[in-house]
Amino acid sequence: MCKVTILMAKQSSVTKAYDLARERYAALGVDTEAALKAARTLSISLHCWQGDDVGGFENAGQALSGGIAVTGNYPGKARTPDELRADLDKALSLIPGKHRLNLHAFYGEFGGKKVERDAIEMDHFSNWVAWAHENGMGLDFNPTCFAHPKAADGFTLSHRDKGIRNFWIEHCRRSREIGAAMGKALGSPTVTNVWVPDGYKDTPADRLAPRERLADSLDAVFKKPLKHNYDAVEPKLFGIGSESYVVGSHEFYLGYAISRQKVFCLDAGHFHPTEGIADKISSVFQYVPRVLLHVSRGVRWDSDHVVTLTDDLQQIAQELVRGKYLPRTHLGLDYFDASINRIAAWVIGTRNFLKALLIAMLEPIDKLRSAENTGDLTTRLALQEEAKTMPFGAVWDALCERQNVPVGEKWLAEVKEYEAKVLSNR
Ligand code: RNT
Ligand code: ZN
Repeated sequence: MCKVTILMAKQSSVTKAYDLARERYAALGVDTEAALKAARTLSISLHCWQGDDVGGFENAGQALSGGIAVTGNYPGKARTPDELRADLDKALSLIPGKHRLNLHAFYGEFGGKKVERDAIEMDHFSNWVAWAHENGMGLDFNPTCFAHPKAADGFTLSHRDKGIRNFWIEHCRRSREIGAAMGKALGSPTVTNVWVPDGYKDTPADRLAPRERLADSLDAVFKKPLKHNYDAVEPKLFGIGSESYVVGSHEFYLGYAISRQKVFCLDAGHFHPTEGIADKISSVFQYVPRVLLHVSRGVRWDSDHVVTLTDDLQQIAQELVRGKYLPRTHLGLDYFDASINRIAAWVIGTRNFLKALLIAMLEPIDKLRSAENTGDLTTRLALQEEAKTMPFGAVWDALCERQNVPVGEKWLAEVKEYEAKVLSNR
């Protein structure tokens, strides 16, 4: 065998396919190595709540509320913080790159004691911080303003009762202090995202007063300047039981985030069913400093399905890459599916989001822009369509191989093995 053949024989099929893909992309003026380098730095905040159907660890037996719902009863869900961390370790080992964990306040470890939401402290999260530190990960955080008797009538920060408002203000205030302490401990700022379910099932008589109260409550929550923490606010169109009116609507929070220069959260499931968030990104970035994304997939409603490689997802990724917004964007996921293996749900959604971002990095953007700028819209359309069948899969496989995570569907065997060995004993 000549030397070249020997070398070829040693190459994996992933490398061979990648080399061919690299040539195809180079002909379009796209540098696959530069895309791979950029993709390695992507960090996605995995939402802890996919692991246990948004249950939390208060052990108070409080059902999920707030207009969000999890369906399915796949066996093996995490019942304790240790189980949830073990499941996350498994998921993270199957995803290329270094990522973050997004925690909700009711995932604190309260040692079997009843700790009210307005009494949570950093200590309740020290195991999470230690785990994140060991893994070299950052943490993000959320006050939990649902699944609680004081949220039972559907109102929290905008409640007409001052005592209830103050309870939730204190909970949110403590949450961002905890976020700041986590950010400091881990050397990476925490995004603390405030979402409240407040709203009415049926037509309100007064749309204004709750919004005035919400703005006042938020100002009280955010009063103290904090380092190591970014405050984010998340709007929504409707929830189950708040179909007619949501206090924290899109316009409400967009105005709030602009006027207070807060991080604006765009959740892909929080708009009309045919309305995507991709087109909103370059608009809101004109006026807000940073954006938090809750990448989700609504099917007919804000159903929080596992993120798949849809056109919607690719458009979001394209906007982030084209606009060079990644340094100002916090990438997060938000879905909960209890009808399939929950670890697989994390792996599928996170890998898809990364894949979409890598595909966006492989776009022949210079050629597309120049066609657009010279008025050659025929070329723009032709290239956009040809780009859809370029061999990005080979580049994605190379990313996985180089990062030592399973290529293609090989990760599934590991999840199945974990299911047989660990999940089936729960
Ligand atoms: C609800 C919001 C919110 C929640 C999480 C659990 O519609 O999307 O982000 O999903 O806080
Ligand atoms: Zn969300």
